[in-house]
Parts: sequence; structure tokens; C-alpha cells
Amino acid sequence: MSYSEILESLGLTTSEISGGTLKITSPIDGAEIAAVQEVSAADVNGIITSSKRAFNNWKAVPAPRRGELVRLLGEELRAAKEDLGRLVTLECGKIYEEGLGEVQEMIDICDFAVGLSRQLYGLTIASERPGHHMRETWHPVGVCGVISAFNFPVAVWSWNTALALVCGNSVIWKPSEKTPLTALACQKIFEKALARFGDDAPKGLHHVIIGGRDVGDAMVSNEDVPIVSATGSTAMGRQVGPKVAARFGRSILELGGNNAMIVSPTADLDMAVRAILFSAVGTAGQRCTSLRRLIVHKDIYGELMPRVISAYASVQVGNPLVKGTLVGPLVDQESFDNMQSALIAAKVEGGKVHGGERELTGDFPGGYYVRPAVVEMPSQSEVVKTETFAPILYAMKYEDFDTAIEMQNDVPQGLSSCIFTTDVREAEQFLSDIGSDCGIANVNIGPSGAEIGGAFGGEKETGGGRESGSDAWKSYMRRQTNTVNYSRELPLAQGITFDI
Ligand code: UN1
Repeated sequence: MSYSEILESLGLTTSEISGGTLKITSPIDGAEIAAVQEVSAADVNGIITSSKRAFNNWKAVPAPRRGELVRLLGEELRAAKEDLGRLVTLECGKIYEEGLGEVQEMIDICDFAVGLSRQLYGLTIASERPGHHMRETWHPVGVCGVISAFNFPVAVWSWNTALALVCGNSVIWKPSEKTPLTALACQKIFEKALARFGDDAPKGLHHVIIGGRDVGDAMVSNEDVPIVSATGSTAMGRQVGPKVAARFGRSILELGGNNAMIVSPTADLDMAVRAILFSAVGTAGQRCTSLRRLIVHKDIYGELMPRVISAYASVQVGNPLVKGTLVGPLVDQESFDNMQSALIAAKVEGGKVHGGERELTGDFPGGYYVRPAVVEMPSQSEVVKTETFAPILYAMKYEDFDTAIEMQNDVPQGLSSCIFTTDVREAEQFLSDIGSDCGIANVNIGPSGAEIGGAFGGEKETGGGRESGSDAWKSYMRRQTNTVNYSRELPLAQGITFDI
């Protein structure tokens, strides 16, 4: 399929994607594929007013009915899966298989949210007073701002939006400036679901705002946006979090990761090698869950590392639209430059670098393809503690298990982690209070590729937010404690008497 056929397959019209100020190039070859209109920061206030109006109607629609809209969204996503998956590949450069996987995550979270729309369970609580009922109930909050990154341009939107909608909120989405086309395509898909839904979905329930940092800022600073869910770099979160907090808004932050794998002497090394490959080079190392640190027991280091290094040398790097490619391009030159700077720093810090060179400059002079890099490090130095959004895997040795856990935890980020071991004591310690300090901790699988059913997010510089499954929906609702007196007396709590 040609690039224009990919764009047309999702109903993006020429007038919508040309003549605008935001130029979009494909990471595949650097070709300009669109020029999209941006909103101005001044427009954002009007959009928030429209969203707030929509919220005031939507919150009155029963939750299971709200779920019906998300069910229809899931159906439309199923129908659009191949086309949207291909557009994800074209716009952000991940391989088509992963583009499809990303759309599958969207479908899955829609299914999850539909079920949730008939739950949103509260609690009954024992009251200390006779003739009283206590309850805890959950209610919609308002406009939910969603900020997403280029690397999961559509799935992260869906995790937030599917939940926010069944919870009774309206949504304003600020996608990455690198990937507005997939956002426009999702808006179209959403509109198809809306058209089938009926009249009780208010106008303005979902908006996409395309623009730069000032546009995001206008949303983040506006007190009519009580929830801001932001996924991206720690630097972005440092801007967003305090601004939202300053006006007592709620933020859900899912920021950087620096995810490790401990490989113990009892590990199944065949499995470990496969997991290392998928999680470290998949999506060209541009997942927040990508494997970045390998902490290997000294007795198996000599056996494992040559296998990893030779697998790295043979992994197929190329056009992400072509079957058989496992590693597509980096998103842009800046990303390539950051990778090269990190490799230089790693050498200065004593690292031995395997791979990391630019490739395919003949076929794609405008694309930034790299051979994924493995760097053997003498210790967990500064560069290892920094998240570089590129396929660099730092490998280090450990001697005793407690030190391995210390190394795993001794970075500023706390998203995902894993251990390969067949020793149940090690596995359980890793998952215990004295084990991994991350939001995600796995045994005998890699740190990436989380299912939507679990809560997704992490600690420390990862921001502490949770999106997606489990009870992450509670972040999109306000909690209310209710006490009902069905007696004819007015007893006070704490046994207080206050007679008049
Ligand atoms: C991200 O990189 O921002 O766990 C999200 C994973 C995917 C989501 C990654 N399900 O790798």
C-alpha cells in the first residue's frame, strides 16, 4: 500500500491533512506525509468549555449505557484494526506486527471498560450508630485531559478514554506532535461509534487538540480540567505535575522507565534470551517498558552474553511495513543523536559497546535505523541510571542475590522489572516487600508487553499513576462517603452528646 492509501484507508481527507502548520514526516524514510492544522492556545479555553458542557450531560447517562458507546468503539476498532495498525507504523515507525498489537490493546481495554460500566462498585461500611447506613460511592469528575507520547500513539489514548468515558467524564486529547495523524484517525473511528450510538451522547464529548507545548499548557493550567493523565518523559511530567497540583487538580503520571532483568544462575537461558530480545529491541527500544538493564549472575554471564550479542548482530533491522523486520527506525534524528551521546558516555564510563551504528543509509537516507546496542558495563554508572529512549541494553554482573535486587532498585525510575530464575525463593523475594520497587514486577517474562487487565504505571520518577486495568478506574472518579440515618433519633458519632 502507498502512504497515501494508508492515510485514505482511515478516511483522512486531503484537506484535513494538508496545508497546516505542523509537518509530519514518516520515520520510515523521512518523507513528509502530511501538514496538519494546529489549534492555538487561545482556542483551548473554548474547547474546554464545550467539553465541560458535554460532561454535564454525559454524567447523567447511566453507566451501562455509557459502556454501550465504548462497546461500539471496540467494534469500530476491530473493523479498523489493520488500517490503524498500518498508520501507527507509518507515523511512529514501529513494525506492523506491533502496530496491530497496539490496536489489539485498544480493543481489549474497550472490552474491559464495557464490563466495568456494569460494575464501578462501591462499598457498604459498618456504621457505629444505630439506624444508620454508611456507603462509599463513585461519581464522574469532569473533563479528563489526556496527553500521550509518540511511541504508543493510540493505545495510551484508549486506556484513558475507554475508562474516562464509562466513568462519566468527557475527554480532551493532546497527542504527541509527532503523531497527530493517528489521533485524527481515532477521532474518526470514535465518531463512527457515536453515530451508531444515538442521541444521548452529547456534542463535544471527545476533542483532539493538536499543537505544541503551549496548547498542552493551556489545558494543564485550566481548572476546568480536574484530571490530567499524562504519559511521556519524566521531564514532561515535571512540568505537568506541579501545574496540575498548584490548582488542586489530579494528575495521573506515567513517565520514564529504566527497566531491568535479573538473570539468576538457575534461569532457563533459552527463554531469557528470547525475552531479552523482544523486550530490549522490540519497538526499537522505544517503549517505556523496554528492557534497558541486564543484571546477570557472574557464573552464567560468560554463557549468556555471547548468545545475546550474537542475536543482536543478526536481528533484522529494516522497513517496519515489511514482513520479517523486527526492528524499525528510531522516531527521528534527535532520538538517534541521544542514542549516540549515551553510547559515547557509556564508553567514557568504562563500557564495551557492541552495535549501535546507523544502518540502511543507502536505502533510507532520511530514516534513522540503528543496530541495537549491547553495552557491557563495569558498574551501574550515571549513564545506566538515565533513560535513553533507544535500543541500548546495559549488561552488568552480580555476585549475590541481595546485591542484584539493590542494583535493580538503585535507579531514579520505577516502572517495570523482572527476574529469570527457577528458584522459588528468589522469585518470591523479588516480588516481596524487600524485592523490586517497581509498579510492575514479573517472573520469567520480560518487563514489556503488559496486558491491559493489570494496573499500568510505576513509582519514583515514573510518576506514581496507574492507568488501564485493575482498579485504575478509581483515578477517573471521585469518591463519596455517604451516611444515611433511617432512624428517628440523631445519635452523634464518637458518643458525643450535644443536647439543645
Ligand atoms: C508505553 O510504552 O508507553 O507494556 C506503553 C507494554 C505495552 C504498553 C507500553 N503494553 O509494553
